Amino acid sequence: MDNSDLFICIDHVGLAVPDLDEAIKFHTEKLGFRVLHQEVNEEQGVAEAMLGTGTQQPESAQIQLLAPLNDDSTIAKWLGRNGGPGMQQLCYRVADIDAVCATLRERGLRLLYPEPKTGTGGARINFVHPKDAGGVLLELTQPPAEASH
Ligand code: CMX
Repeated sequence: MDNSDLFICIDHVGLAVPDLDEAIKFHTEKLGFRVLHQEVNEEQGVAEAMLGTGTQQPESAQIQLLAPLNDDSTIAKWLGRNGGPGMQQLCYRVADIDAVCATLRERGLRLLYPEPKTGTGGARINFVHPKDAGGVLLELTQPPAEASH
């Protein structure tokens, strides 16, 4: 796979927050975002909201608010280690997650899951370990066919 074909764009930036409702209130009332989508992902241990601007373009990156569902959640652990809310992940959109994961593995990067799992809105997701990506947790997302741009 050619370098230029790996990622389509930044899909979203994920912020870990202790309280989803409080974070939505801040982002909508103070920063002027609107809530585009909300869901609970039990497997990932999160309650989440996707935020965007009113003039959302297909390639505009969204803000993802991630709140822990319980103390075992990855987000709960991250909040504890970080001492509070902050940027937890950067997510790139891809067209073919299986091909991109294979390429990154060939290049020596660790993918967290052997096979993609289910993420926001039914997307197929995987993550590059932050230790292999300059200290940033990289999510890869392949949106469902009907949602891709
Ligand atoms: N960004 C950057 N560095 C991170 C990190 C993050 N989000 N999470 C952990 N790290 C660092 C730790 O600080 C630690 O560094 P040091 O060794 O220097 O102290 C290192 O990575 C490894 O930490 P660890 O204790 O071995 O691993 P964790 O238990 O913290 O888990 C990770 C790390 C990436 C495996 C875990 O966060 C994970 O599985 N993430 C993917 C799933 C996820 O994030 N789900 C929630 C979002 C769901 C969604 O987006 O839909």
